Amino acid sequence: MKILVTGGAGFIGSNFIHYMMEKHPDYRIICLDKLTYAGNLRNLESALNRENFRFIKGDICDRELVYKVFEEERPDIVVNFAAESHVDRSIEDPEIFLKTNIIGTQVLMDACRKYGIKRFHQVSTDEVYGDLPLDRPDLKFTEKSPLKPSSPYSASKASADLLVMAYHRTYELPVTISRCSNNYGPYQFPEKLIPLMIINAIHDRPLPVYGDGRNVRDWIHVKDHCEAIDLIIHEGKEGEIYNIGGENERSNIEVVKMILKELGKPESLIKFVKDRPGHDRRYALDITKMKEEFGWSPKISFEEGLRSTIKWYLENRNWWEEIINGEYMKYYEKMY
Ligand code: NAD
Ligand code: TDX
Repeated sequence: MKILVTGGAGFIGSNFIHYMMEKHPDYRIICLDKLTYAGNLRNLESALNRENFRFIKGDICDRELVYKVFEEERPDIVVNFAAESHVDRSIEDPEIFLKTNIIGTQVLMDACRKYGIKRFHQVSTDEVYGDLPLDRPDLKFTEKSPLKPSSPYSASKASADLLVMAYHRTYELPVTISRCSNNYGPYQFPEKLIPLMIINAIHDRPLPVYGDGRNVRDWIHVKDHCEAIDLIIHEGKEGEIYNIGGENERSNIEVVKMILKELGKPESLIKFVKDRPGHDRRYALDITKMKEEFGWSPKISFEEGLRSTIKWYLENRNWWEEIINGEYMKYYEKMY
């Protein structure tokens, strides 16, 4: 089996490659990644010298290059992680989000049509459904909930999802989509809530919490997400959408306090700052379909997963020090 993983040098993609190489050592894995600010070859260090792994630096919007990769490799399955993924950056400048997240998905699917494919899998997000109110804990999004994205990022992901379903209906492309909640774990870029708060706490720098800190996210360990995708690409039904969630809703302030406690730092480091424009209040996913179809449910508890993630950041300081001392510093200073 040959799998083309796009965006495999990023957070979830690299975790997925490590997961698949261990689970299916006989598979050939090809990673296509543009190496944007969020892509990092160090995330793939242990894969790079494996015979059954190939890394190609390139843009999923580059049709000529994508067709060349398909021509050479003839993948059986494509898993598309490649995306601009940070909501705050999409608010600053939406353009590249539309290009990569929508046009890039189209180019990949055109290549799948041209060369033939067993499965095109689109990695999507719970943010395509918009948000839920805090005072209705009974409500959750199912796969049938309407799309109502709030940010340029989530609108671009929702657009790609619509295009994927249109390619299925019109060209009978064998597709699946998964919509996952907030991931955390090793190799997550420091701009995202959990690594940002861990790194600031380690440095005794203020922890910037947007608005009142009561916004709720459903956190899932990245390894549980990878396991679910592996099931869907092998056993999922063509044309189906699957919600993947952690069944672990937490307010941002609760997460930040857990991090401070684990690191033995004072809550006085918390600093409430200006809210994110259009900030989604609460995400919550109904994952009955994943449970019923595959017997899947998330295995890693948040307490255990957060503790091991904090440990990873403590033990891999030079991984993130290299990032925060570079271009990222300018972004951080502009944002906070
Ligand atoms: P990330 O930002 O850490 O990584 C994205 C990767 O894509 C990087 O390696 C980057 O270099 C690459 N990339 C960007 N533009 C590209 C292009 N034009 N061509 C080729 N490669 C390109 O993102 P992540 O958090 O790992 O997210 C991966 C996917 O999962 C995204 O599609 C995202 O929408 C989705 N997702 C993320 C989460 C989350 O909590 N992080 C939750 C649900 C869904
Ligand atoms: O400094 C911060 N302070 C803060 O309060 C940051 C960076 C975030 N927040 C809040 C905003 C959100 O309510 O924390 C929450 C999580 O923020 P992010 O880590 O930016 O994630 P989110 O906006 O929820 O989106 C993430 O989950 C869904 C990923 O970045 C997306 O790619 C994925 O689709």
